[in-house]
Amino acid sequence: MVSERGGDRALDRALVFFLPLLVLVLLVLWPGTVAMHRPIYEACSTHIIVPGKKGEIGIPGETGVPGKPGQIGPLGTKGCRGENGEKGEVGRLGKIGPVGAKGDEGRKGEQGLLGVKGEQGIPCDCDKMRKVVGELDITVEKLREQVHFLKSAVVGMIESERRLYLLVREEKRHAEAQKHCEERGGWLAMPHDEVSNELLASYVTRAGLTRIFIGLGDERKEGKFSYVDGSSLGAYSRWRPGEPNNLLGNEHCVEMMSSGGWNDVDCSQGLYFVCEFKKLDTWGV
Ligand SMILES: [Ca+2]
Ligand SMILES: [Ca+2]
Repeated sequence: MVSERGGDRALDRALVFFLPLLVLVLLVLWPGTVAMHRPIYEACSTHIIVPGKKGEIGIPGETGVPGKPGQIGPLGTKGCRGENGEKGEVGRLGKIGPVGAKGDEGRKGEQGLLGVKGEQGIPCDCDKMRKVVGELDITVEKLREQVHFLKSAVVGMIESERRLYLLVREEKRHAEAQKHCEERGGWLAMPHDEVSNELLASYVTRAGLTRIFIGLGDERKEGKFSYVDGSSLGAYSRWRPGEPNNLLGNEHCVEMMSSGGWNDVDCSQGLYFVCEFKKLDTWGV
């Protein structure tokens, strides 16, 4: 019995000693435990963050890598004229120039000595040669007829001994008619004599026309008629009775009637016309 009472007393003394100590420990640890389990948003919303003091200047950093190349600058101003270069070497030989004009004919030389008499010739087989020449003459004559047919029937041209004539069935003013003929290497028809005038008149009549322009006029000087090639009207003319009358002071070009008679008319009216062409030597067929 005595020992049980002693144990109880020891337990009481231990509780008296350790219990306050335990309470003290819990009080110390309680705020920290609460803070550890508090949500982060709660801490941010309820705590004021006060910045600390400015730190000291840091140490300088290392040198950076080289930067990118800059953009191309604006065009600079023109530089001063350079000094003259040194004289070059002699150039290559130039091209040969055009052939110069033909020189004057020299004086006739003295007559040479008489030559040695030649040997006797071989007798010619003339009959055979004459036959060949005769056949060629026939061929040429056939060609002549064919060309004549082409000119008259196909192209519609007529011809005199030295001229070709072509009727143009297009109404044109006198100047335009002349230009039309010129562009084809000819002129408006210029009858200088009765033969050519009658040829043209018959040409107009056969074509069923009554009048055409011819290459004659007094545009340069009133009353002074000249042909379109610049030559003056000569002794021959075929003016109709009462013509040229320069009606209303405005008739400076000439038409030919189908009868062959001439009349001065207004140059600005449109008429059919006849071009004439000079025969070339090779056209003499
Ligand atoms: Ca006139
Ligand atoms: Ca007239």
